[in-house]
Amino acid sequence: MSFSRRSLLRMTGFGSSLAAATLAARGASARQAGPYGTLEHAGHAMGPVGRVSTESFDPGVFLRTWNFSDLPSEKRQRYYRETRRADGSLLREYQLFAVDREVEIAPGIFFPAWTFNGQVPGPTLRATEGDRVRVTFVNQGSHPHTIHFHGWHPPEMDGSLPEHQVMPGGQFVYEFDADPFGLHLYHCHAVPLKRHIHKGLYGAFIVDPKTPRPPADELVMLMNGFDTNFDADNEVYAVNTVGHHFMHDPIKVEVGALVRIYLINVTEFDLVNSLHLHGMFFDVFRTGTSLTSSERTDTLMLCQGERAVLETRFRYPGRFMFHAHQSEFAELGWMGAFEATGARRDT
Ligand SMILES: [Cu+2]
Repeated sequence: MSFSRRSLLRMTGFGSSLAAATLAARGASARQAGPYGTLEHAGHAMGPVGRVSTESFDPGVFLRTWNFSDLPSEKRQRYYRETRRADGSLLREYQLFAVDREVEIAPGIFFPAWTFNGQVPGPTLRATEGDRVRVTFVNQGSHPHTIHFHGWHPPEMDGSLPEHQVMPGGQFVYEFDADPFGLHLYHCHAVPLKRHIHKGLYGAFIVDPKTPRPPADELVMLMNGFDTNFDADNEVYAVNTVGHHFMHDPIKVEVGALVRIYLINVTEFDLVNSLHLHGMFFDVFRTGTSLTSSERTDTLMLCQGERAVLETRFRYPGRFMFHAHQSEFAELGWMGAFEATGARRDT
């Protein structure tokens, strides 16, 4: 099934006469007296009709999951193990596999993805600075793939050169120390690179400082896009893959509590992506490599591969939108909401 950007825009109801007619039928139209008489204009629907199944992947669960923490302990041990080392740091061992899989990115729209462990984005890996990370990668996909980690490591662990490609059926063990602390990224680095990344082979790699950041409600958000008709242009944009998911299912937060967002841009085909949060400001820690904020803003732009840690506290209860400040991305799915509860705090 192929969709153009225009047909997706129509589906999502922006400028849609169908959506307008539906709302008018529900009595949502408004009469306005203007210089040319009385005009009738219905409110527009926001987002597509219907919901994406969260059975195999739930963007809301992904948001607060790292090191397979969403799995029951027995199942988790298949993919993640940690062992204390003599110096007090941890050896963290991961099992990652590449597999071809269709993922639903908007109601009824399935994208033929290449995935790490069957999901897009891949599982979030999280270590503390100085830990040893060992990733056993098995390629069960139909194309050569690699895992290229951002961070300090020797060249043979880089997963980027032609000789680093892991052929279908093959495997490779990546091993390096988690360094430096910050918000990093991992992705396939086989060629053609933009195809391999865009197909879904990417994930977050968080390295915590030895003295941890203050406790917070932590959220992992990867800004991504999907080219459903292979014209090197995205038809669906999202945070964590499913367009408009957090409009239907707002992220629950507490008024006054510290909220920390690990924000990564892995959007292919567009030069930049951005996050804009309504009604408030956040502190920015670019790449998360410093504990001193460089900026307080309500809109942050990131190039592909760039990341930032954002911190804020909600002052008011209620619903706050967040979305790309490129309006087109927002309308094509990259739009969501927070739902804050608790008593209002004016500072
Ligand atoms: Cu690949």
